Amino acid sequence: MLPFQLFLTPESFRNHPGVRLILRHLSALGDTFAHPAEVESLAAGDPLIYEFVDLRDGLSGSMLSFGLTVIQPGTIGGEYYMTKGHFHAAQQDGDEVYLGVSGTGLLLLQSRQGESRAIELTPGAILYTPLAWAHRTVNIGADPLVFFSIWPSATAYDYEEISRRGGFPQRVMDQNGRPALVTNPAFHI
Ligand code: S6P
Ligand code: ZN
Repeated sequence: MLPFQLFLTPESFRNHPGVRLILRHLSALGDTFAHPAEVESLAAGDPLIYEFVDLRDGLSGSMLSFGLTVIQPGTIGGEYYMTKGHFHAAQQDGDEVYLGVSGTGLLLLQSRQGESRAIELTPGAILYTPLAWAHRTVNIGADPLVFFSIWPSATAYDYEEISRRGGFPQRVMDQNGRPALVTNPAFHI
């Protein structure tokens, strides 16, 4: 592989050779939101919740993979738009770094033991996620939330464990126009 340059914009990432564009509409998010997704998707025309511009496939031979995520602003049943969230399933070398580019978000984290954390993701913020912590990003602002992520290419993804646990320990709900962390009664380890 050869050296290359990218910029922290969706256009720069989308135009890179070998990129994979993952569009997640509400109908594809299954049990992510507490509110039944299929009902809302019919009512609201199945909106695009987020886009993930993934450079994994364009970086063959690289030990690092990276991408840019754009989460639209909005709520479903009072819950802010967010990513599915996943554990990294690698035995080792599965840590990840996020860099906030624009917009305002929260990174929700849960450990294998069910501990919960929430860290603000704002422009210029660098967030470090150790291997054992599942992560989900929530857009709590009025504009799209854009962030860069970089992780070891050997990492495998585990989305099923999030579903099995009933999501994350906390949900981010709109309360009188402001985001509030609310206990998720469906969560279990
Ligand atoms: C990859 C990293 C992010 C997410 C992306 C979409 O390890 O955590 O780039 O893939 O934000 O989220 P998700 O949960 O749908 O993969
Ligand atoms: Zn990840």
